[in-house]
Amino acid sequence: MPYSRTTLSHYLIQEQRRLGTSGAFTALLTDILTACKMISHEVNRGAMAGNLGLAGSENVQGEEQKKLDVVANDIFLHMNSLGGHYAAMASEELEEIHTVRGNVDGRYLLLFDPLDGSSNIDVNISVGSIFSILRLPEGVDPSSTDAFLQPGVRQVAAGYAVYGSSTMLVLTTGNGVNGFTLDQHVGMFVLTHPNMRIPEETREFSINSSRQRFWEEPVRRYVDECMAGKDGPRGRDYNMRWVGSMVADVHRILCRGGVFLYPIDAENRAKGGKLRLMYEANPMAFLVEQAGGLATTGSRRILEVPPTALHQRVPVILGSKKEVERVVAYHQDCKGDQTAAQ
Ligand code: P6P
Repeated sequence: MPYSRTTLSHYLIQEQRRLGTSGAFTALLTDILTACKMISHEVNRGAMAGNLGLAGSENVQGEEQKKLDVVANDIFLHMNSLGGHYAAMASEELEEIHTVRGNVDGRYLLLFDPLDGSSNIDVNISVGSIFSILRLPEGVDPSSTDAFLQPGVRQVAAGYAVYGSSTMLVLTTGNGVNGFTLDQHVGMFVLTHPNMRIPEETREFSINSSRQRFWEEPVRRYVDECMAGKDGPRGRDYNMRWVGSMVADVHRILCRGGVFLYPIDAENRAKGGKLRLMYEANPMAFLVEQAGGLATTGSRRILEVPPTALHQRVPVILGSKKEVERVVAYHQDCKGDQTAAQ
């Protein structure tokens, strides 16, 4: 049987022709996939490369950095600087913008979480890299945070690499979602999951249940009803999954449906939530919507949240359309009750 698979490079050239874009867009995505291949290699070497454990430093979030956090961040910065297509970058691991020197035609901005879920590395659970691409607004200084503070609807591309039982790259350029699996022998990403779609219905929810005591009423009601199973108001049993790596949880939802919740709660309300808007929530929301799902804060579409700070946090509820709509309805009911009670 002749080899008939499409590689990610072929797909990007086809997209370039479809979009009528210059080679720059294709080249900048190629730089990202090269970085992800290199990170996959470092993650897979794990203990053999002395890559496990703590780096002995903290990131801007005040979180202890793992050695692989630093390695992955360095790889993303280096591999995406060489091509000259980005004017600047923003990373979960860096407080400030990283301006790319000497880029004559850097017309794009790259935002990324170089190794999401890194608390799982030492116990060999899937982790991933998340990226989002914006255009540099005309006449705006790329070294200014303002250049990056664009709502998620302005993303030109977004995706993630998941370093799991296989390494996959899942990508949208606004024309649906496609998944590519790394052929380790050849070093190429091959199209294995064309046109990924999230089923509108699901019986699987994903939330850190240890935070139950902090939950607000709409989330508590939704989860309680799922837990009540077929004898409860939903009339059917639900399953719960929580990996603790957003990339792994979202990948499962893109593959078989589900609803992921990291809501605002009594403990994280002062910080605005847990997950970061610019390089976690927005790229995942773009992917989820492009695959037929919904992504909301509970009260508004994530992609329309106006950013005010580079490392801003937001509540995240995303996944199967019908379930997310139900959670949103519960938030609206709750708001209605509060208004009526005033
Ligand atoms: P918790 C990983 O640190 C992360 O940012 C996401 O990948 C993940 O969904 C979440 O935090 C896990 O948070 O509170 O369960 O440790």
